[in-house]
Amino acid sequence: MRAVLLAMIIAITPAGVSTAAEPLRSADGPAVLTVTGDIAVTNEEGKAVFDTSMWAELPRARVETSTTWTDGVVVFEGVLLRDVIERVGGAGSTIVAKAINDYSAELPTADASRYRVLLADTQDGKPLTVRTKGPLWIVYPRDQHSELASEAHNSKWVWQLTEIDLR
Ligand SMILES: Nc1nc2c(c(=O)[nH]1)N[C@H]1C(S)=C(S)[C@@H](COP(=O)(O)O)O[C@H]1N2
Ligand SMILES: [Mo]
Repeated sequence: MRAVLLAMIIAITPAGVSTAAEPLRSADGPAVLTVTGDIAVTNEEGKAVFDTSMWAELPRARVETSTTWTDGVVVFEGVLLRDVIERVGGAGSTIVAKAINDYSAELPTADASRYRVLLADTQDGKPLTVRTKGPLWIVYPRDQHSELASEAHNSKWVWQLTEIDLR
């Protein structure tokens, strides 16, 4: 009976779609990223806080692109925005990305599924620091999609990012 039930559950679960997001342990070091808003997984009241080691456990990704602020093609590494959203069971149509200096910008959540939007933590192999637009910098795959190369998208490349709010 248990086996039959299990087989039924497996049969109705679409491949590659995570069913229930796993709980998140408490952060015990400085926060790299805090996620708030419409999220199913929290480790503080209303928040999912990723410390350095929790951040390092997320799937790693790489985006190679030119940017408005750098010379030539740059190799960025970090975590895809879509993987962060998935990890916290995030929903909503808008992402408010907030930076250290109180700058914030709105990104359509659809950007995260449409494009490999990266929360970069390294640039050409060097960790991003606050001085070099870190700890996180929102990077769009500009060279891979011609429509992203317009100035209109630049406001979404939030640097010194510390928090995203899903709405
Ligand atoms: N942290 C942070 N990110 C930011 C900004 C900011 O002021 N702070 N300005 C944004 C806007 S509105 C644009 S158009 C570009 C501006 O880049 P620039 O200052 O090199 O022109 O970066 C975006 N990312
Ligand atoms: Mo801007």
